[in-house]
Amino acid sequence: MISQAIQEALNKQVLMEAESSQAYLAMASWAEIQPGLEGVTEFFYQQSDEERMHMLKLIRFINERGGFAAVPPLPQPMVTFPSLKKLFEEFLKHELQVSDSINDLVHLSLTEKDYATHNFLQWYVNEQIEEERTARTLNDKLELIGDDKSGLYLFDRDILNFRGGD
Ligand code: OFO
Repeated sequence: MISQAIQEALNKQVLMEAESSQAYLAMASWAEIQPGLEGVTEFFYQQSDEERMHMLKLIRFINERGGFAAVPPLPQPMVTFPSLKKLFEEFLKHELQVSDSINDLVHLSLTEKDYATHNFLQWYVNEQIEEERTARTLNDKLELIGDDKSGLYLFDRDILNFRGGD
């Protein structure tokens, strides 16, 4: 059975994963209407699905452990982007926020002596290592490419090879 504090914190994480899913869906949709960004589009559609899976995993865990996962309302995410570079900066910023939030949760699970939740959260800890690495790599590559059109072409063509995690 999870404590009230753990239930609240896990529900907050449900919201965060749902917001991530929406944010990446918006990025996919924006990329889809730009010329030549088929790879980036697919990358963010997949990323969005992945975040929904992270959310579902949390919901199932909360309910399984005798709590109640209350599906939250969602604010509209950023839907347009001044540049591809800006979009990827937002992606990294978002993942860093998720990592902070997971770290806080891990800390709480230890102070509450909730070792089942602590164990469950390790999957998210590992996932965030992957996601941060992917987001950083992609930002570094874009930085290197700058305005070079053939570089951007290759970036879009190869982006699906840089997806970490599952
Ligand atoms: Fe990429 O954030 Fe979920 O865990």
